[in-house]
Amino acid sequence: MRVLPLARSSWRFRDCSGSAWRPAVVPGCVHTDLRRAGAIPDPRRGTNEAALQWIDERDWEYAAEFEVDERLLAEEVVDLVADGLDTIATVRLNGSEVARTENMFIGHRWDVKALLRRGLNTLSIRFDSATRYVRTHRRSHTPRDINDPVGRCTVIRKQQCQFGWDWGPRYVTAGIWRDIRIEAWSGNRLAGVEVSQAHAGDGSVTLTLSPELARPERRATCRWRLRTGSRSAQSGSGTSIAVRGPRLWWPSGQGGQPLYDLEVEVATPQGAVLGRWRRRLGLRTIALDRHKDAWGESFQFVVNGRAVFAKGANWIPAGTFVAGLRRRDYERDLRAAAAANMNMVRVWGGGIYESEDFYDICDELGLLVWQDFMFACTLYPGDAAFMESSRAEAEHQVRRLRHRACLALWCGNNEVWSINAHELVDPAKRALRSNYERLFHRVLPGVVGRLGGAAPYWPSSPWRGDADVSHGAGESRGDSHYWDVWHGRHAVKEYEKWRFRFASEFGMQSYNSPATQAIFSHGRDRNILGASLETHQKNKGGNQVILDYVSRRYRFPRGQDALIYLSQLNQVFCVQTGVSHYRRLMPRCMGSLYWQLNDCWPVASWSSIEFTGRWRALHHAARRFYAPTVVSAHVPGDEVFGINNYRRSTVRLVHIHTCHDGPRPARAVVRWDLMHVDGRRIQGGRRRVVLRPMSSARQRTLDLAGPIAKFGRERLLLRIALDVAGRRVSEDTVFLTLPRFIDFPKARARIGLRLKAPGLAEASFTSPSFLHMFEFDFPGVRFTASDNFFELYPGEAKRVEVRFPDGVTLAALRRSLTQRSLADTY
Ligand code: BMA
Repeated sequence: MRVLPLARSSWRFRDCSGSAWRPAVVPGCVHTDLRRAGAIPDPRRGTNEAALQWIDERDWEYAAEFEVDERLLAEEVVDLVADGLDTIATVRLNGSEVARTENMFIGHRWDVKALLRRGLNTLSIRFDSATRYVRTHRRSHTPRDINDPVGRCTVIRKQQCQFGWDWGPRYVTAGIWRDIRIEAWSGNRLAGVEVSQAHAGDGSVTLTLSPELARPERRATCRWRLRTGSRSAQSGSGTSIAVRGPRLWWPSGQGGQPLYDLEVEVATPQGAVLGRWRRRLGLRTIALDRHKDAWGESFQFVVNGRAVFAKGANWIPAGTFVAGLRRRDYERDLRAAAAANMNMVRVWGGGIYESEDFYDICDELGLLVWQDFMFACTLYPGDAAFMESSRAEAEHQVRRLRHRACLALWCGNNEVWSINAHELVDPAKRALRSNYERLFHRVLPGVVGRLGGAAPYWPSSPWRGDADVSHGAGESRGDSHYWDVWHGRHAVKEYEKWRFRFASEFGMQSYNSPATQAIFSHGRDRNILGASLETHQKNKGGNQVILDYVSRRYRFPRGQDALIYLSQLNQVFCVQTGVSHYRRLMPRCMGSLYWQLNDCWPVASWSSIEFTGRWRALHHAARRFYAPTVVSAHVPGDEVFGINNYRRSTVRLVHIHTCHDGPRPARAVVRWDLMHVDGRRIQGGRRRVVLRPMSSARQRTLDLAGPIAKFGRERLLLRIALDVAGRRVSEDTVFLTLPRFIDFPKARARIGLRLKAPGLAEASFTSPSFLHMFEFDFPGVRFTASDNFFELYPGEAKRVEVRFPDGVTLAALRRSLTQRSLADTY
């Protein structure tokens, strides 16, 4: 096959209503091209979003010239291949129409030989306004909109969150968003290979190759080569491979991620090569295990026969403009996920099927992928063309991703069932339900079943296998989204009310650090309630919700920076309460994916990583609460405000739990120390324990009624800790009242900074008294740290590694260093 890349041709674009041609980048989109041309201001800055909405009302044309030679034309078939067109496109070659497209998520292949000529050819692609399409198509489909402020984004197969979401701006893009090329071939073409794995009881693994050819060919033969790392290659012919000394791929934390390079060459009996197919594979089995048990029906991922507690977060697109995102754009946040001890990310259904880079990195890091199909929240149309387009989309994506080691699940949609259940079960609206069921219970699972490889299918998230959307149902089966905390403004304590089988969404917003806010706002503009920052808060009333939760827990802050810091502490408190509860519930609950890992632009959001890559306090905390072996406290009592605001507390017992999801048992020591806020140790204890693999256990219950009566709950801190082989693997501080009622001592930490290697320093922190959620920063320096937002206990040194960019000196670091803890916020 001959390949002529077209992305690197010199592309130009114009507004069809009459602007001049400007240079364009492919893959790319109109917004980034306009920005590059200096024709629009920075779409991320201030309130610019409102002024840039005209872009999606226009039609845009992209064009490029390319040379075709004799040899290419000598092939029998010459295909134009477009991996992704966004979205309502008319493709023309040398003035003649090739095709029209309406689905951003489908790859296209058109035989254009008849339209090509030797020498110079012109390819032009016109993108009609997607917002006009939405207004003029499927007009009888008028669902209740959840996230699209204008409405009806579900009538088009296009990245749904581009139309606006509760963490993302409305930028409805157009463009050639994935690779485009010419492929010329004769006789036949290898389209792909389906590889199935058979794992036998004795540990042997056999791969079966099923080549898929563009034309029927019964006598094609396969030659293959299989390699892993430096180990010697194995090669042979035929469609069956008995893997020599197979090494299994495991999710992060459970074992290694050996990846095999498989190369398959398919040829005719006469020896004419029809194509080569190269992919990286991981050898593993994966199942979604749903067996009847004491609580109802399990919902757990079983990898290589081992049930794995899924620890992770939800993934949204890595940028508002997804065209042209590169490996490094994904690597930053996925590495951060693995560094925070996650083993799963959920590619949420309002974004995109991610690029190969994304799944490459997940394969390498051992991050399982829960893959939604791209349908979210609002009801979808049910006409034949829509179904057909959705089927073609699913076939394209399933074929593309089915060989991935990381791929754990195909999920039909995000929340379409749960949000619309009342309508879907309404007998007067039968058609809605039958449309829904056709797509999510027949078309999509049909494709996965037919083409899918190993990964199972689940119709929606959340879903319980039947119509029931109550929390109670989630306690017995399926997966659950829990938004009573945040959207429902319920008490944080209510996380502990529900014993879900799998928590696939829950979360709390916080504000961006001032450093991230600075990339889109400045000076007087940078006020969380001003127009600029309100543009970067997409949840209606979101600021009020943050202020509400912050004010429940912390004292009135002295300024905006203190409020930002408190919002991040509150986010840690909420998400940690949820995650720790779900981990303690293991094996009843077998997964915790918080909302959300990343951001697509700088915004107040539920993410633990800011758009700039800076870790919010939550991401540092995630590294601790997702550690393989943790100690956590369950405090059954509560503090409530009654008539006339009198406060009553029933907090007295503290249950100390351990959770261990390592594959081997561990000997550990659980420790607890009750401290006075002034630093005195009042009482304490320790206990040797053996942690079984995949276990959660209550190790000890403390009754603190005595010390509470003697010292007052406002003056007590309970430090809990877990040591394995003499090393501290987990610790936390338990308060017996709200932090705003505790008189934390104010102190400055002594900080030492020592250069360990170029760009790497060790910082050590010591404080004379307890500092809660101690944060250090080097404003103006882009640094990363092995830890931050941690507890500093009196007189104990804490050491942290700090990486900083070239050209920054230790002296400059020292000069810029700042510190704070909770007591500094008021
Ligand atoms: C969830 C998601 C998103 C949304 C988030 C925060 O339910 O599925 O639709 O962004 O909540 O509201």
